[in-house]
Amino acid sequence: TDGLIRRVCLTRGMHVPEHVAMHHTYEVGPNQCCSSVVKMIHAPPESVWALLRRFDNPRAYKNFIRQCRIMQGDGLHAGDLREVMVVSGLPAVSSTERLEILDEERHVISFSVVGGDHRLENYRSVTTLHASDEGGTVVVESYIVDVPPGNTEEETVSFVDTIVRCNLQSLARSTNRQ
Ligand code: A9S
Repeated sequence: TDGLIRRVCLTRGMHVPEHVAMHHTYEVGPNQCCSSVVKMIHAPPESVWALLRRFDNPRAYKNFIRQCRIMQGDGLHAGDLREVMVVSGLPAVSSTERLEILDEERHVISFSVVGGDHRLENYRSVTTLHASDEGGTVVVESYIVDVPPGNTEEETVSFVDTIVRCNLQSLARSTNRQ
């Protein structure tokens, strides 16, 4: 499949609403990879959303971010930009990120990385919330990113999955502390 675009649905086999499956479906080009992390949170979707929706304040739950400032807009509209500064110890200094989707009804947030000093070129993620059948909230976060030169797809997915897993664990803790 080298050189071809694959269509990948990252919720295949999961029991999720149609719009959730749609948001986690990607057109993956050569030298790109995608993956997803699912986290169950024992709180209502509205409580999780109160933290997740804050494009202007990712530090509310993202521990790898040291500082964030809005560069354009108010953080509530597609096209708004933020610059985040990263904690030391990661192969990154800063990241410029564009809000792509903020759907307050369906609980969908998406951003893309448009600049900065790091190795995750063309990173884009989508995070959705939906009520679980057993109570609580299911968080699905998926992403697509270019495989950096000198790295394999496996290395890239393992690096990014680790960050996303940490962020969602922290989102769960922060939600239950609110
Ligand atoms: O912030 C997120 O939602 C997810 C990720 C994977 C962020 C990655 C990151 O901000 C660092 C944490 C700085 C790691 C970017 C864009 C590049 C990194 O190397």
